[in-house]
Amino acid sequence: MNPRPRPTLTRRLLSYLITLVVLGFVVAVNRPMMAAANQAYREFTINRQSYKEKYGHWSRLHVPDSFRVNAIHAALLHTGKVLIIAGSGNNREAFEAGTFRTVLFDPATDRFTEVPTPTDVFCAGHTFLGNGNVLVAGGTKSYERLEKDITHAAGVMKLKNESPNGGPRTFRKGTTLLSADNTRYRTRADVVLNPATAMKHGDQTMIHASEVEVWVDAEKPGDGPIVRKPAQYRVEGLTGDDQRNIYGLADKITREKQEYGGDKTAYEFDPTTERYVRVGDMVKHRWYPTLTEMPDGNVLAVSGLDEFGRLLPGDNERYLVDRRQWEAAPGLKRQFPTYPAFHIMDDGRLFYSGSNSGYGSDKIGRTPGIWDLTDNSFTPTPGLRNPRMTETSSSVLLPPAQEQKVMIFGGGAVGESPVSTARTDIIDLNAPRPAYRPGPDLPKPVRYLNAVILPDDGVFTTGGSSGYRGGPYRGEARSDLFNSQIYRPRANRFEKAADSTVGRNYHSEAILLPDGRVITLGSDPLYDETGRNPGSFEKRIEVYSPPYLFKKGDRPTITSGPREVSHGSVIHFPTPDAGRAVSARLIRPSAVTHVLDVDQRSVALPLLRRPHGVTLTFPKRDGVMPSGWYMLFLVDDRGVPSVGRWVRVR
Ligand SMILES: [Cu+2]
Repeated sequence: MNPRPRPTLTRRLLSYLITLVVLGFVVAVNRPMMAAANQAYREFTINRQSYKEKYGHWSRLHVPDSFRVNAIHAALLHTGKVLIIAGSGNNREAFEAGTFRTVLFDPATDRFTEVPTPTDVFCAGHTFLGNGNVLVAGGTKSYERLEKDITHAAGVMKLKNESPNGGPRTFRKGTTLLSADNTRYRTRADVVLNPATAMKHGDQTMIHASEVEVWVDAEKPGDGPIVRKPAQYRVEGLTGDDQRNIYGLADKITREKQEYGGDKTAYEFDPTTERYVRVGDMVKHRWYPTLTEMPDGNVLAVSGLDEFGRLLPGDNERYLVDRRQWEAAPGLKRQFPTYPAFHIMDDGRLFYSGSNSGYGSDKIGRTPGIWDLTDNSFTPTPGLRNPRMTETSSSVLLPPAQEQKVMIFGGGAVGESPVSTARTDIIDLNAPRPAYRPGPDLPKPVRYLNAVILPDDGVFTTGGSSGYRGGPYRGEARSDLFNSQIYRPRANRFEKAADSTVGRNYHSEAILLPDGRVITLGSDPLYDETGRNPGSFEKRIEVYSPPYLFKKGDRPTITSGPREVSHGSVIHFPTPDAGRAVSARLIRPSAVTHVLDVDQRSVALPLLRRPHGVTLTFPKRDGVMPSGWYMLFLVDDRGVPSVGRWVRVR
């Protein structure tokens, strides 16, 4: 028998090559099939009862086309509806067309309704008032202009009047100002310049010149009209004394980027009439301000960019709820970056966690600390790791509020930095010398993480991206994160939760609903999937059902009880589930934007079991439980909460 000749090396190599090519072809052809199989397996896994019981479950909300808005702000009203505010929604065409949107979503019926939006509340500040209205203040007066689009030099001109005579003067849009060398600049808007004020100091009269600011644009394009240093300008058409008394001053006139300009309009959104009610204008124009209720029920507005896109250097103001008016708070002068995150402490001081979002000096106002509003003192709190990565971080007053612990999550370096951190730190404000201590790391470095307090004291954290606005991170074009996790304060660790299916970075929100689910909205990625084209605003809405909603057996119920409670009261709430009730939590609804949620907090109510109900003790202090509407949750021995029952704290 002749042995079969061994194939030559060349033949063998050729045969391997053919096999490889065929295999490659088979894999390529079947790729969609394999992906589909993977997807089917994933679907099977996440829909299993045991999986849901452990990790919870996400579902997509059906949003009719006409209600798909750019969710920039969201708040849960005491009617149970979610207020979703877009304003112009970071869309220049909508801004220029004057198209401003607000919609209401009712999770009980899955229905949406439109709310007329009078002005551009895009990137305003907001917070709940004691009566349940949402105070919405500031917003957008002008959109940014990028350097590449600026053909004509421009700057902020201060018109000054040194004469107390002649009454207020109106200078129409297009008024011309001339430099010493007769270069011409035109005003961008109508302005009214008041007369100077004459003040008597003893027997001397002092004249204080009045002033008003307005944008001016060079009449001619190009670099010729650029002025880089402070200079004086004369107003065309003025004669005699006017020519001497009225003039312009500008620090610079350049072709630099012009930031978004803030608005000063303010509203109370009334959840019962579902309308914006105009209230007094703010003292300052503000874009990206933080509004925070103070223990006396009035509201403090802090930071923001003014109408010319300049960071307000510490000019804060307060809203007087009874008068529906704003007044300057010169005694509380303090500079923070935009959207600083504050948490009201039990003694009424404000804890600034260091979290912020958007704009500001990289040096001033970034150190966390305790702000005492009675004397404007600020005590820095040490210990925060990665202290330069607080921008776009989030912070939460951990449940229960009485423990006075604040946790900070993730964050990025200042501005459009690609750097972010997985760090969490926790500070105990009840300690004699409060300092941040290390918390457990998040699974991945993250900015724009949304954090939501659950009735079982878990803090659900979801969304965010590692890179700036979902953009490049460590070689990947897109960096949205889909992992979610629940932080357990008692165990001081994160538990894995089901993955979301929609990326949420800048301009996104997450909110606890009265039924115990969490709704997530918005996201404003800089780029599309390829990382090459501009991104489009994420309009899909997802709802997360935590594991407690998949436990076998009925949820506890609160059958009745008063709708109003006062501080320090002890009140009986009937429930057939008293025997298994282990805790009661009063959760203040979220009002969130730019990962900032000053309102969210969960207050523990000491509980006594009675034969047909529970007796709950409400805290005495405003700083623990500021006046307003809350959801009352009864939680049973399995960690399953009731549906939240709305209660107003007076
Ligand atoms: Cu914004």
